[in-house]
Amino acid sequence: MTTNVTVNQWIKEVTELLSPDKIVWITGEEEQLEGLRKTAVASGELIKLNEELLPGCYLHRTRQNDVARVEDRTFICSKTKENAGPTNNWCDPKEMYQKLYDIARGSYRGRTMYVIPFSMGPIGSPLAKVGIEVTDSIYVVLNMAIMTRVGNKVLEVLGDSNDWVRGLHASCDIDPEKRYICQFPEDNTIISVNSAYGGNVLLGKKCFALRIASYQGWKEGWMAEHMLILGIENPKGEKKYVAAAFPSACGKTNLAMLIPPKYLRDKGYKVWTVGDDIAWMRIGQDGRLYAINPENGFFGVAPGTNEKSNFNALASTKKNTIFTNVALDLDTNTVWWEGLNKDLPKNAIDWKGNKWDASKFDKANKDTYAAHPNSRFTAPAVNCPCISDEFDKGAGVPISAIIFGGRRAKLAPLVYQSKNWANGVFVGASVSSETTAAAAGAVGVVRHDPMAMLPFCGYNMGDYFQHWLDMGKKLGDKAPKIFNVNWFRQDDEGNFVWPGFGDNMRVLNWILDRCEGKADAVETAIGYLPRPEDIDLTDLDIDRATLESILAVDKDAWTAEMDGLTEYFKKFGDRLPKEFTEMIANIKANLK
Ligand code: SAT
Ligand code: MN
Repeated sequence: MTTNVTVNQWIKEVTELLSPDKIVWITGEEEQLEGLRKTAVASGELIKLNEELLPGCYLHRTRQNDVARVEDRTFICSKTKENAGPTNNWCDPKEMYQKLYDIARGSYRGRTMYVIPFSMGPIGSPLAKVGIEVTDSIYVVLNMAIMTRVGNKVLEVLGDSNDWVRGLHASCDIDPEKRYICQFPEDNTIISVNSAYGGNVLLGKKCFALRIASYQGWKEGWMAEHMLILGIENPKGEKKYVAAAFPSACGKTNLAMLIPPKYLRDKGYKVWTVGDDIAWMRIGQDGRLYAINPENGFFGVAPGTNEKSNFNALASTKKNTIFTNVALDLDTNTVWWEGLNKDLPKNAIDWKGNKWDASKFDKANKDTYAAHPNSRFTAPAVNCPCISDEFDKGAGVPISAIIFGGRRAKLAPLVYQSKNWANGVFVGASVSSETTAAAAGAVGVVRHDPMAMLPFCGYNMGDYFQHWLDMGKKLGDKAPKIFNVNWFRQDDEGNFVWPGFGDNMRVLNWILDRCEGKADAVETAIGYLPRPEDIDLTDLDIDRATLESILAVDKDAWTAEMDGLTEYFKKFGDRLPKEFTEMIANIKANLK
C-alpha cells in the first residue's frame, strides 16, 4: 500500500501482535466506505435510517458501559512521571506497553484489521499532520472517515517521512476493567483497548489532535488547543476570527455555529464556522497567530440540539451522519433526543435498545431518557450551512481574540478582558467548570480545568503554562487579546440569567471592538469589564439591573477564588510559572 518503511514495519508489528484474519487499507474511496456501511448494517452494528428524510444516515448504539471518555483510565506514558505532570495518570511506558500488548494480543483473530491513513488538517497543509490508525471496528472506520481526511492521498503526502502518529485501537471485549486509553508522546504512539466510544477510539481526535499534538506543539513551537474557531463578518465584509476554549459539552459547537440576533443580521453581520472543538495554531509569516481546525467533521452532543439552539448543527446532521446512542423513532425510522422538539415519540427505541415509554419520562431521572445525555452526531463539516471558506484551505485564519470560559453558576462575570497576554494565560489557567456527561463520573461538580485542557494536555501542565507564556513573548504586540466568558450564570432560583446562544454575539461584538480599541471598559482587579451600556441590548428583554448583576466583581467571592487557586496551583510545584503567584498577590491586593 505504501513504500514507507516505518509504516510497513509498524503494520508488520501490529499484525503479528493482533493476528487479524484479513487486512483492509482504507483508500478514501466512496465505494469502499459504502461496502463497509452495508457490512455493518448486515451485522447490526449500524441501523440504516430513513433514506428520504435522513439520506446516508445511520444509528449506532454502544455498550451501556461505554458511553463517554474515561479519564481515570487515560494515561500519559512519558518516560518520567514528572513529564506527565500532576494532572495526568502516568505509567512507565515499558510497563504499559507490556500490559496493553497482553490485553490486545490475538484480539483481531477472526476479524479484519482496518488500516486508516488519516490527515489532521487539510491534506498537505503545512499545519497538518498524518496518523495511521488500525482498528477492528467498522464504526470507527466510518467515523474516522467523517472526522478526518482519510485514504491514499494521505500516504502520498506522507512519502517516506517518519513524522506520523501510530494509533492502535482494539475493541477486545469492551471490558471496562481492562479499558485503557494510552498516549506515548515521546513515541508518537496511541493505544486504546476495550472501548468503542468516540473520544476513546477516534484516535485522531482527543488522543492525537490534543494529547499528542500538545506535546508536539511544545517541542516544535506551536499550540494544540481545545478550542472552536469562528469568523465574524461585519457589514463591510471584513472578517475577524476568534478561538474559544470551553470544557466538553459546554457549548463550543453552539458558539461556533451561532446565528446573530435579527437586528445584527439585518445590518449584515454573519458568522462562519472554522472549527467546533480543536484548534492548531502557529505563528505565521506576518507574526500573527494562525489557526486551523485539524478535523473534518463535528462530533457534537445531540441532546439540546434543535432548530432554535443550533440550527446549523442540526442542518449538518441531515445527511451522511452517524448518530450514536440517540433514540430511534420507529414510526419514521428517524432519530430523536431530549430537546430536539416537544413531540415525544410514541413508538421509539431508547439508546439502550429497549422500547421507550414516553409516559414515564421524568426530566429529573436520566434513566428515563430516550437518548443518552452524551449521545452524539458525527456530521461532515461540509454539511454545515455556515462553514467558512477558509475551513479547507490549510493556511489557517489569523486569530484576533482568544476566549476562555466554563460553566459557572456563580462568580465569573459574563465577560472580562485580561490585562495583557501573560495575565490572559493566568485567566485561562484559572478556568473552573461544572463537570458534564462528556466524561464518565459525577456531573455538575466544579473542578479546575485549565484552558479546558485538563483531560487533554499530553505533558506537564506547568510546562504547558510556561509554553503559553513563551508563545506570548514571541507574538509580542501581535498577540491575540485574551478574554473570559461565562454564559451560565444562574440567579438564586437556578434560572440562567443570560439568554446565551445567538445572543452571545452581543458579547463577541464587544470583544472584537475591544481588540480594535473601539469599546469602553472599566478596569477591575480581575481585568477589564464592560459597563452595562457597552453591551448592545437591542431587542433583548433583559434589564440593566440584571445585566449589572452578571457584570459585577464580588470581592469576597473572588478573594476566596484566589485562595482556592493558590491551593490548586501548589500541585505544579516549581513548574508553575512564578508570574502566576505574583498575579494572585496583585489581584488580592486590588480586591481590597
Ligand atoms: O468524547 S469526545 O472526547 O470525543 C468529545 C468530548 O468530550 O469533547
Ligand atoms: Mn471537546
